[in-house]
Amino acid sequence: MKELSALQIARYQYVPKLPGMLRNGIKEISVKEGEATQSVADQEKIKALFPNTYGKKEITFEKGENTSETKKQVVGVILSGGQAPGGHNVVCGLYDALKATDKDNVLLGFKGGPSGLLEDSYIEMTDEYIDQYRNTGGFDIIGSGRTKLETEEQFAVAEEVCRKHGITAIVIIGGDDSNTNAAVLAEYFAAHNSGVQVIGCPKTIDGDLKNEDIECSFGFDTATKTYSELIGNIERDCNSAKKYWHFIKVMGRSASHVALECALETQPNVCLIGEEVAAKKMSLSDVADVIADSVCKRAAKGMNFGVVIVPEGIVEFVPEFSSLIAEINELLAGEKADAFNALASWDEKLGFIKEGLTKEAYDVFAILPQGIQQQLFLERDPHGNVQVSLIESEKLFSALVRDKLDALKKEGKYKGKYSTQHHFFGYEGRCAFPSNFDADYCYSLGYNAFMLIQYGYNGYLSKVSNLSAPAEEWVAGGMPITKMMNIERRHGQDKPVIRKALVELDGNPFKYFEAHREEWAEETCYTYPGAIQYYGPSEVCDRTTVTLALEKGKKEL
Ligand code: FBP
Repeated sequence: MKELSALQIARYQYVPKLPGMLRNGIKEISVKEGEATQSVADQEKIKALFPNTYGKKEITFEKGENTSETKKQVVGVILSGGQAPGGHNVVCGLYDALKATDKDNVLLGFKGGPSGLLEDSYIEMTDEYIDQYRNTGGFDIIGSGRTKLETEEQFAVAEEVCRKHGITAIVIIGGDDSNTNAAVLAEYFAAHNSGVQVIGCPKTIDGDLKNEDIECSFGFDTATKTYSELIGNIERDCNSAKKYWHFIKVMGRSASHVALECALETQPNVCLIGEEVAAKKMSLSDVADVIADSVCKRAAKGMNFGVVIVPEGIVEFVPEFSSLIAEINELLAGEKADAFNALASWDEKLGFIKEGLTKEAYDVFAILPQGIQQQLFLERDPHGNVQVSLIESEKLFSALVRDKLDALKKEGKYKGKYSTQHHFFGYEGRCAFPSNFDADYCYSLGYNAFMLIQYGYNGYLSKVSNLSAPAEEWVAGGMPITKMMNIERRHGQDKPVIRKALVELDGNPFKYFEAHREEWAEETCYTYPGAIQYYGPSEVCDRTTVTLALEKGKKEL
């Protein structure tokens, strides 16, 4: 029998907080249409690509008479991409609004991500089933997957599955790519008069689905709080034992929002920000210098310990490293990989590599520790490309720093001790019990998604804003996904996409970090956020991220 933890039992009883305008019951939710919208850029091109869904109005819900059409709703829901805390509550909010509207409405959960829709693999949600997942982490309620719904053939299959079950709407819970595809699917359904609406919900722990309409993606709050708890614990250990430099990599496939938020929470000695590295065109050696500088300054004060946060996507922001990767991909393209693999020893392989790379690329390759050099040639994706996400960048930078320190020691400029520990925090945070913020936000997103369906909207993202205020003051509504789109070059083609939000170097979160980091690099200024609190005073339990507080002017610069 499955044993439940005391917290799990307690969390089942938690009642997520809805925005004030959704609190009076389904019969008291009216809709207010705002201005017609335009895409953020490339208006003519986006309009031509989305003739049926472009330019729709923004939506806000209000307290007032519910005037939506009465019809039986059969809704399909899909979880897409990496897990993010709160996903279950999106499904619960959707289910509760759907059943409160009409108990004969049906919610189908497609299993294993978007492929569940294509394969017609689903479960029908019931009270008994859904109640096991309220306010819990994970995506195991239906599972998730990374299949992309993007081709006409897939859309035709999806349409057929919808017709078979009488589905009136699909809710896609995903990141920027999944919501881009939700917009394309919505357009397809509209163009084919299939009578199926599509609504998206903004998910990703990476925090890079954010724009003037979406204040943050769900899961970012809980994941960063979980990593920050662990980093704070390491900082305390570090400051107790005073003998290690800890290099901690945190998830975030490309943007550095997670690393930055963890730094704002814990005040480590160094935090690398990929976007800054790219803007300043820093080399690997420049980045290592930043860390070595902190090590030396602290050693001079007798502190041979410290904490460095490294974002997962850092190496792709180092221009010379990206060029090296591009050359390696080229070097091993097609049959050339077989010739390389046939070489017996690493020395022979090194000869092949030296001959095949330009001098600039080889110089970069040559400074990498051998373990990382070999990783670049061993870990390939199905297309034969280097899997950058698997590179152990925390080990790469700690080794580069060691080389720097050895050189400085020889010159008599550094006399400290340098012992290192390495960590990678990623999966530890993606399925944590959602913080109260994520539990409330996600439930509201799901509830709200159903209201958009009920009022007949298609191609919208469920939007809940004013998130730095108490939930009572949150604003529920919807935004046409096309409003968030522009044209970008992807795989050699112009594509309509939602722009990925990178860390803005003139934004308040980075500015705050920049203003304090010199002091953090030299002194011990660690802060220990501790574990996420679910019960207790609101200022402890409902706290948002520092990033959101700074962005919304709730924390002084
Ligand atoms: P999404 O963009 O799908 O939300 O996933 C983000 C993420 O958690 C990244 O932080 C990480 O790089 C990646 O997923 C890991 O993916 P996988 O689960 O396939 O190992």
